[in-house]
Amino acid sequence: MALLNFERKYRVRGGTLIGGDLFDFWVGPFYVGFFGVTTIFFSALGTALILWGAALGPTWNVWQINIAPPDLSYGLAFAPLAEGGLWQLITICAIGAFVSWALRQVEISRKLGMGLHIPFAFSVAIFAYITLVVFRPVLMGAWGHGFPYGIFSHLDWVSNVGYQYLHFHYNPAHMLAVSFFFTTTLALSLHGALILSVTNPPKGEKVKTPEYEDTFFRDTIGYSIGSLGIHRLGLFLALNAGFWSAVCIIISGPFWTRGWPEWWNWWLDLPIWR
Ligand code: UQ2
Repeated sequence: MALLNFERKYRVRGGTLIGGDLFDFWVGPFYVGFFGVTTIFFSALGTALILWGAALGPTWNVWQINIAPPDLSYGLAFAPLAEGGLWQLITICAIGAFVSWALRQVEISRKLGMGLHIPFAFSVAIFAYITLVVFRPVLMGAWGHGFPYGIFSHLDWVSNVGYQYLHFHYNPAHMLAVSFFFTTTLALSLHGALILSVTNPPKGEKVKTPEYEDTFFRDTIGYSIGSLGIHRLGLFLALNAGFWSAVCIIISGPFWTRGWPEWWNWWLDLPIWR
């Protein structure tokens, strides 16, 4: 991997959160750092444990491999490895790897004198995952409320948990999350299409400036959010998609146990109808 000549200038010492200079070096194009080491450690161990879980059977069909959390009867205790204990260790490794990765992003951002927007954004995704496999199971009193690690099995879990609340699409936080996911795709498709179009002029013509980007949207809808603004909007939409996803599942069980359609009875119960 070639080192771009300007990269040398940005490969600066310092900015580490822990260990000082100890792991402050690069391997090829990759910054290592203390958290690079812990990321590798948790990822390798977690992957090995997944393979162990798969080897316990009954299938090597990648769609059907399933590593389930412990039975509800284990509550919040440790379970034997083959009875959900592997799921518990894999969850610890996953969280260890995700958090290590976020902290490595912090170190690299600090080296470069950048804001911490990237690790912050990634943290929202980690927060949504930890909500599913730790916060909600703890509030419900059993690790068995976590979702199983498997391609089809996690889909079955989502379907089953949805039906437990009769019709999950009536969950107001789920409505917000879905709307934010869709709006994120709308914004990114508008932005990606706009950037590809301005950078792909007819042969012999110059790449177009941001003025053209603004003018396109002013001509079509009378408004341009601007070339910085679209990125602020994109971050806002994406973070809200992850955040409301976490909210919609944490309130299902710990704070609302009936069907979600029934939640809307608050409207019929308003005193103004009496
Ligand atoms: C824009 C702009 C960009 C863009 C895009 C727009 C020059 C390169 C995509 C248009 C986006 C608007 C009007 C906001 C749409 C609102 C939602 C909620 C999807 O104006 O500035 O910069 O990429």
